[in-house]
Amino acid sequence: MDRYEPFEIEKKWQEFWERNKNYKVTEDANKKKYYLLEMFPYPSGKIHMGHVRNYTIGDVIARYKMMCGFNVLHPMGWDAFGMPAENAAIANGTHPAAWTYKNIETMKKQLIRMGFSYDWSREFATCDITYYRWEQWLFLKMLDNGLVYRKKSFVNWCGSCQTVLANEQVEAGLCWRCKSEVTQKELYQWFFRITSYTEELLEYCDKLSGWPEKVTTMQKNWIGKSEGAEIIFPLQKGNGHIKVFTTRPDTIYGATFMSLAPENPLSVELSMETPREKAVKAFIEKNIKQDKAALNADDFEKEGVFTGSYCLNPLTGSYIPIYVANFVLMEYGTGAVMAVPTHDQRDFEFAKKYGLSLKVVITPKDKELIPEDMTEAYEDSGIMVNSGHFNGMENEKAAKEIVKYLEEKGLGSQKVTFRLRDWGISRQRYWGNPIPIIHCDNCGAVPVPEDDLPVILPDDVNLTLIGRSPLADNPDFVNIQCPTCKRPAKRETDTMDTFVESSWYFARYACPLHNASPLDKEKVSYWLPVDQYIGGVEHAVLHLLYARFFTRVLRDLGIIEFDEPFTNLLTQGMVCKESFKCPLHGWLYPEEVKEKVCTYCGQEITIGRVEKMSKSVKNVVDPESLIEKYGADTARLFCLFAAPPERDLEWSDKGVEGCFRFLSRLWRAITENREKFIAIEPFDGSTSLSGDIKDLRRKTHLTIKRVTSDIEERFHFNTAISSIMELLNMIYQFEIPKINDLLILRVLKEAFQTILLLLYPMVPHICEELWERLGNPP
Ligand code: ANZ
Ligand code: ZN
Repeated sequence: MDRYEPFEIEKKWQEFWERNKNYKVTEDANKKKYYLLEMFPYPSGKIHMGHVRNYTIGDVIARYKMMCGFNVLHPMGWDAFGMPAENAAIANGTHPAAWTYKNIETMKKQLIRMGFSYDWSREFATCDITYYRWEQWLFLKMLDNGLVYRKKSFVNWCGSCQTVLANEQVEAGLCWRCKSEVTQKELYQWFFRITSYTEELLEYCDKLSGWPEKVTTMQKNWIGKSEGAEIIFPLQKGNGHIKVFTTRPDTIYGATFMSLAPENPLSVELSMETPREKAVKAFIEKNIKQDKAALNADDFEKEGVFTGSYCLNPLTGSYIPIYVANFVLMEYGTGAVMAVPTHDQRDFEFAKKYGLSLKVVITPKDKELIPEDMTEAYEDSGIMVNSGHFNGMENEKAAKEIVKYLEEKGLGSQKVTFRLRDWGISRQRYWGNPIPIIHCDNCGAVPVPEDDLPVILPDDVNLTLIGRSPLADNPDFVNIQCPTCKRPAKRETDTMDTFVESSWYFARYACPLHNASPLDKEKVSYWLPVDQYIGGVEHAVLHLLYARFFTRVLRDLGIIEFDEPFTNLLTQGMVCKESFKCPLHGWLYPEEVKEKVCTYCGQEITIGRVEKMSKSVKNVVDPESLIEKYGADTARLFCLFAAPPERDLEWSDKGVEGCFRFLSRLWRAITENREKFIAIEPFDGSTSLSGDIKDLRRKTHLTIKRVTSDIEERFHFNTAISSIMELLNMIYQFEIPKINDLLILRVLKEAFQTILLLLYPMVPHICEELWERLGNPP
């Protein structure tokens, strides 16, 4: 009898697919296209279980659609620029390019070993000159169209990585990569004007019916539309005024002081020539360096300082003190807040700390609020009090009335504010796409002429410099003639945020070799938008938002003709596992534990909670060892069977074992009875059946229906697999070796072949092999 040997058959079929170029596709107007894309990986060295799961899910859908007759584009490539390459290069003395391309080679082999159906002829890495040169071209087009600008601004700065971090790359005040402290630094930065598309990006969130609602909600929150009013508070001295943005104009009668952002120029100005000048300057000096991400932390200490100046509350007619406060952001609204301690918790805490006055202007319907007795701000709805002729109104109505009144008096206006800021793309790092700009003392920032593109990232750089970009230290790169006045000038040495590359790679797969422009319009219009995109929910905000922004930029440049890049989105859950800890040796890898005991010291280990696989708690399973032990089909089946795709998957050795046993059973059932089946045709429904065999056929067809709808409607591969397992169990009830009735054998063959077809997208190697062994052509 011949045993299930996954390695041989997997190798055989992978070579077969490669030889036959099974997954290479071209545009075919007679076939319906389907573009399936998984988020491309960063080439960090080896694939991890998260990749295996993500790419297995994608592969099933791709193969399923191919079987349904679609012309399926299923590409793969590499998100190859970024800091780990530089850090690894510094640590190991290799070049980032060498490190990256070597990792790509390793990981590509691993992906091939998993049997994924990629059209490898479309593979590219974002660090390939043929890719990033077109990104530079796009940068220049965006510059021409007013979508790129340069300005000096405060940025989150990681001193250890020597780079700017986006707000979301700052986690609790620490760098997301190296965990060191983040400070604020003022630098010239290049920005993409994503805010030109704010309204459209927001509006279309509601049209993305193929996206999980939690993702569109996160996008909406990130864009952060706030409706309210801008109100003018005249200064006591001089003719100036302070403008505030508020979402609660109904509370204006309770505004008993004013808070300014430390970066607001008025903060210093208003304290000048008052006894407060020194204190204000010291406070600003201290707080300007503060990390903005910390503002959201629960234990953030609210602090402020009096400027010595006052402004007029335009409705109460009283002068109120002006403070500088560390929780007011310069980049939001107007950088100034009318503070209402009775109805805003932050202002309440601030007022208590500095002994500022409280005035209640909204009360709940059933009780009176006494300022002295309040222990927290009252932020709910209620009835207006202490608010002149607005008293007695519901506060929501008063909000509208007050804005109307202020508008009549020329003291305010309705205003919508967004949280979304322009996208700062400058990074002071080497391993990224050079920004194609030349700085000239005469002419300013001059774009590199189109004919001089690409600006090639030079190879010879010293990566171990502290405090400056390696590119800035390379005179051959930096020194250049100004394209306009021909005098000596200097190249821009910042590179682009690597999120730029992932903002349009999905379109480039339609024409990876196109060399006349970034995208071949015809090919792109055949393949795009992506029908199904699959990736981790950690990219729910930035990557997806930037890709949506770039799609609009490309559309408005006339390069593409659609609005949204990804029609359907699936965000798969994490791969989780319990962790092991030895009292002496700390966290242990699963291989370092035998029967709940540490293999080094023999002490009993404690079992930690089930959490995302990560090297930090060593609860990782290396896909390679899994494949070595059981083969790729078992690894694939486990990922699909253990949980529906959008849920977290808990690793289980028993589960993997079970998947292998199922495939072995299927293998035996077919190979042991092969002689009986090989020469006969599967049943085709031409005669009527009765008894057991009728039931079996019914089950076969019910299984087809069930699996189809599980895949088609919800991607619930786990329940699809269960029903296939049931069908196999039913077949097992027939004692095949004893059966000689041709009709029964034909129905059995139909059942077997159905199982192979249904399982094929999930475990393609074993299915191809058994299909062939039953006498079918591949
Ligand atoms: C007075 C007030 C009274 C407010 C009240 C709230 C409650 P969202 O919803 O996030 O848009 N604010 C305005 N600009 C700010 C800035 N630059 N930094 C920090 N806070 C700022 O929040 C809008 C509210 O946040 C505004 O409404 C303002 O405080 C504050 F009972 O004005 B409010
Ligand atoms: Zn010049």
